Amino acid sequence: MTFDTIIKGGTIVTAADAFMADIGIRNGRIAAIGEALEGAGTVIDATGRLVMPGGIDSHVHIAQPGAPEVVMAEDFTSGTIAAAFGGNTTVMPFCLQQRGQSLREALKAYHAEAEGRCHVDVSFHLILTDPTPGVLGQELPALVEEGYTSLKVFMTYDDMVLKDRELLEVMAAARRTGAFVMVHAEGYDTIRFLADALEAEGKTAPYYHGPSRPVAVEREATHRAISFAEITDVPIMIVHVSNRQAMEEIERARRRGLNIYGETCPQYLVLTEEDMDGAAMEGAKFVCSPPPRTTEDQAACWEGLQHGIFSVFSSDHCPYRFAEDGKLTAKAHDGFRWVPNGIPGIETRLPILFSEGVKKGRISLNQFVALTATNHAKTYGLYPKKGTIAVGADADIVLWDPEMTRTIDQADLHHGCDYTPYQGLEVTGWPVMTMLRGRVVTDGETLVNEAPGGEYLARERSPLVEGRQAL
Ligand code: DUC
Ligand code: ZN
Ligand code: ZN
Repeated sequence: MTFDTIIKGGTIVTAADAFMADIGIRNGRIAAIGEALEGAGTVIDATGRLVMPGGIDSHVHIAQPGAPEVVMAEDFTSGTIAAAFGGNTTVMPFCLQQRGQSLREALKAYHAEAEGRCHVDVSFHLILTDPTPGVLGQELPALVEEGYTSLKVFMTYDDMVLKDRELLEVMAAARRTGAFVMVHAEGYDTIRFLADALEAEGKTAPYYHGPSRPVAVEREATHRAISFAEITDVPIMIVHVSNRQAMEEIERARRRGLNIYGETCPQYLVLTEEDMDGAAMEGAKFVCSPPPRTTEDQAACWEGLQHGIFSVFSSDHCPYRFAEDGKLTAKAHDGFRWVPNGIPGIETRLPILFSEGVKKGRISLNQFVALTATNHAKTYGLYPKKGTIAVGADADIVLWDPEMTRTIDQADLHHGCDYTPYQGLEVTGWPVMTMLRGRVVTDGETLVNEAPGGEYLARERSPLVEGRQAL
């Protein structure tokens, strides 16, 4: 046999092209792309399907430690199964350094969570909360060499916020080591100032999460982060951008020649601040940071996707159950500031972008692939092994039914959360088969292989850091 598997009769879509051809897979990699390939033990009929690179979700939270009374509603088993059913073949969660902890300790514990549980490939970003001279001078350079080539910093949250000086030190260390920096851009002091004022007026319902972190909070922090990146001469990714003003900061910086990149997420395309205004605690189901904004900001996020201001579209999957160990802790009833920030989305990211984007004529099929797979691989040092359909690439492939219409329903999802903020949203286009390194992981509603076949991926430095590539 020439191939282990042939995918026959589908339309292959990459970030650049769409064409009809067969794919021959051997030893987990794409060995041939051609017309009428023959000679395989297994032939998969892809007639009427789009054949695309498996989704890469470069921003997810899985089994991340947090406040003692709160449990993240996802471990690596459920998270990666949900990812596969959602058409993804690689996910990139965050390994959180808790204050006082070394990066190596954090990584040891986080690898133990993932080991033997992953149904898709995984690779970790670091979250730096305690950037001591030892962390920046010794640990980080060694870890970057070992393939931990990206890190996230926070400009807010009591247990994660970095002072401006620390942000600068981290960026300077990234410059020296070649790490790629992701920034959560919301200002700590402004949020506390506004939250205190709202609480003093008795405005404690989940809805007030939004007013405690208005657009100006995000815009100011985005501007500050960009300024620090300019001063330290590093490219950065502003993650989970929610609104026009923050997007315009990125756009302006890029026009000035700075290598500033942007990410947006499904919640900023289809949710609004009104969703946090539900009866009782219902609004807590939509509390995430930055918060969903207005329909005008949704339109701005679409423009950012269309014009390349946002190069990656990620889920920011960060699930907490609508229960006492999640969104509804005793403290959460006292006020919005205690509601854990984050919503699930690992399984619904691709259908939402396809349906709202491709089907509604806002983005092309090629942009869809770039935004959901190729640009993630390019940004985070996985390309061309991941993120495209090409000879030599891993056979990470999703077969997509572009005509299937479904209503998103919690009962059909596989994630560990007990609700979806997208309940009832009708989408057209759905992943019908996900294949990881040539092995079928999901086929329709079936998890084909119960044995987890995902691997940990050490990554190259981002080519964006080395100025080898622009997005
Ligand atoms: N930032 C994230 O990236 N995810 C969830 C919560 C947050 O603040
Ligand atoms: Zn964040
Ligand atoms: Zn996140």
